[in-house]
Amino acid sequence: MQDIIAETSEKIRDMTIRGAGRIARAGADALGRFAESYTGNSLEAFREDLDRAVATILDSRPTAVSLWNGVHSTVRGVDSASSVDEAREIVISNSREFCERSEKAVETIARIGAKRIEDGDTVMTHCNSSAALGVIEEAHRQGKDFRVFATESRPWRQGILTVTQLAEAGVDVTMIIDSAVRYVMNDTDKVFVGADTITSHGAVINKIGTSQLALAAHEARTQFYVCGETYKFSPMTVFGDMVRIEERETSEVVRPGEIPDSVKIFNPVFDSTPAQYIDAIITEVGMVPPTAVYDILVRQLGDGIFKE
Ligand code: RI2
Repeated sequence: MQDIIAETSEKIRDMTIRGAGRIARAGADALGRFAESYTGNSLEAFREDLDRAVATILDSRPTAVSLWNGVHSTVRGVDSASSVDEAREIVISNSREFCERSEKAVETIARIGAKRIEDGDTVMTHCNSSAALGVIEEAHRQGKDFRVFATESRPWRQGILTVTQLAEAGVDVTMIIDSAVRYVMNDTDKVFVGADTITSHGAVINKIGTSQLALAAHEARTQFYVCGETYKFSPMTVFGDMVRIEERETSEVVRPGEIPDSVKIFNPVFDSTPAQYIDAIITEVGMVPPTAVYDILVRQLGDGIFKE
């Protein structure tokens, strides 16, 4: 049983499974499978094992709150169970519900966001966001005639995934290196990016470099849209918590021996784009201004959506 958890955690850590939405669904799904295959009879032992499983999953990557929300939505209500079977059923059903809700949210965002793409547009995207790509692919499916600039997204180069996916869908796509963003922004009408975490004051934490796109878009008066499901809204930020920015291995940046040993390497994976640079956040509950995030979070907290 712990194998399911350890394996999923490792795949999230080494980025075999990546993308804020996907890791949230993978975490929820792993807990569901853990509950399904649980054979013990003690409710207390199940709760302890589940707590350990939750901790292991959450330890895999620190920044995307989608993982925290996915995991906590899945274990919600276990405390009130009166038997192991009841507790297992709660986890299995929550896990399914979260994964379905997550997939539907991405589809809804695609439909809402596609309305913002018009014939003749030039669109830019960064990294590899299923929510942002959903919007672009939906607009293409609707027959709109537009082109896309996609960044390489060093050091992991998720841009390769993006251009491959868009090219296979038949979208007119051009890959650019990250430092070409400002150069091509004057020719760009709209930017669509994803989100890993959205704070209560409307700042968006997304792949490193996103804030540079936002600044360049602001300067060029290009519209800047964030595509993010509401489980990327961070309840902790309502209570003042800061978002931890993940730093990854230096080996992702340079090959061994490429630079002198005395050179230090800093590899932050995400950055924060302040609300003032964001035209709208496209969510499954509609297109909202960044200033609306607090209200939506407070409503969700009231509904107990993020509670254990
Ligand atoms: P979706 C990714 O993080 C990127 O930062 C992307 O913009 C974000 O998750 C959202 O992706 P990473 O896992 O949920 O590549 O829209 O570090 O797929």
